[in-house]
Amino acid sequence: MKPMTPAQLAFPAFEPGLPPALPEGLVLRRGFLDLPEQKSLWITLQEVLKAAPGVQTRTKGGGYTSAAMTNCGKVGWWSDAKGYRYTPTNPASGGPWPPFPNAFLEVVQRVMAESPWPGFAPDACLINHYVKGAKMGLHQDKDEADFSQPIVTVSLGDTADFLIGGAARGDKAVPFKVQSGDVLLMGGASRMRFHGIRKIYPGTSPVSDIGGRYSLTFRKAL
Ligand SMILES: O=C(O)CCC(=O)C(=O)O
Repeated sequence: MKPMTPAQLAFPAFEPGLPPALPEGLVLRRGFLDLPEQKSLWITLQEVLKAAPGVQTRTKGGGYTSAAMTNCGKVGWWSDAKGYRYTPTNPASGGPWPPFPNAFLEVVQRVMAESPWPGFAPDACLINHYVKGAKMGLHQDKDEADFSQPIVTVSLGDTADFLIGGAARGDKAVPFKVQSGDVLLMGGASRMRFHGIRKIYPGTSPVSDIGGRYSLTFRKAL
């Protein structure tokens, strides 16, 4: 993968409250899912959560993740004292991860058809659940086999501040809001940017019975 140039890493002036001009490779499809589509996806997501409830997993440092995590697809991302990896079974239950619901694949296919990565074929979906006070520290997604493939994230529920940084952990990171129904594509020159979730805004979900925020992060892991 080509290193990012200083111009790609720089952000234009950022005005609080307004989304920054996003760097190359980062695509935000604001409001990609309308309210009925969000409600319908939430019903599907609850089926997945019934089959594989979210858990706060152990981190390498000995703590627990702030967000509760689960997966669906061929493999799922997992973290414990041994480190970070994709697993074919759910370590919490010993059984396989639930398969991708068709409704998940349909959203991914629809958004990717109009993207620079029309052939994107995910085999994993890490589902993060954030309640009040939960966050995710700056990190890179680097356990996947092929970094030419993007990470595609659907947001459902409460609004959150997404942080996007540069190629090094210490690079300046800027926040922008992700809302229920938004889809964020992180690929190309932005695929390896550090990123995270600074905070969520409890009570802002347009779907009243979603508690907190869910992110459905689709990956080509294998
Ligand atoms: O919740 C989000 O939107 C970000 C999730 C994320 O960065 C990850 O799962 O690696």
